[in-house]
Amino acid sequence: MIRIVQGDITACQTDAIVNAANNSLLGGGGVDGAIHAAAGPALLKECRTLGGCATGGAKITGGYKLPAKYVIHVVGPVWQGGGAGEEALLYSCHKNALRLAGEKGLASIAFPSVSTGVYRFPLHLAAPIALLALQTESAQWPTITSIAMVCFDDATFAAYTRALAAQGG
Ligand code: AR6
Repeated sequence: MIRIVQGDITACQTDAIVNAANNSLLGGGGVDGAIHAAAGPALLKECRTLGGCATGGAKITGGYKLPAKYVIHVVGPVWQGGGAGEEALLYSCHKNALRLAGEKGLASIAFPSVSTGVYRFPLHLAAPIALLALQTESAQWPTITSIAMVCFDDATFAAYTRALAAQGG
């Protein structure tokens, strides 16, 4: 049910795509910038009504001009060396994103590699945590039948492919 693919998440025709946002939910660089650019200004307008989001949390909006119907905005932890609860917060992001998708009865969802860009979470540590969360937590949400991990670059694709194989596929 979990597929690792390489590409641009803004092109995904899934019910929801996940955004790696910051606490303000008001946009930024990386995948957040790409999602806002592709969705158009109505996405930012809806985000302004949400009052931000805690680290480890998730909030859902429409997808506007994106092919995806919804955007689920999560806030991953900034890597601070591993002693500040980063692993649990990264797990929590994925768990909460699946919960929002499951509560809406969605079938397909695509995730980027949360926290491993600007937030500097080491890729070899983030990939197994993200995949474990997706495998474990999706079991609670029977409508979710398709989960894609959309990797932008070769190193990210390799890390998630390796981690999925290590977890038994
Ligand atoms: N599709 C899929 N993945 C992408 C795309 C895309 N179009 N563009 C970038 N990535 P980052 P973070 C990958 O930095 O570390 C923002 O400014 C990228 O190569 O986007 O959680 C927010 O506003 C990397 O593998 O997110 C926050 O302030 C992954 O997405 C902050 O960055 C995550 O990198 C969040 O930092």
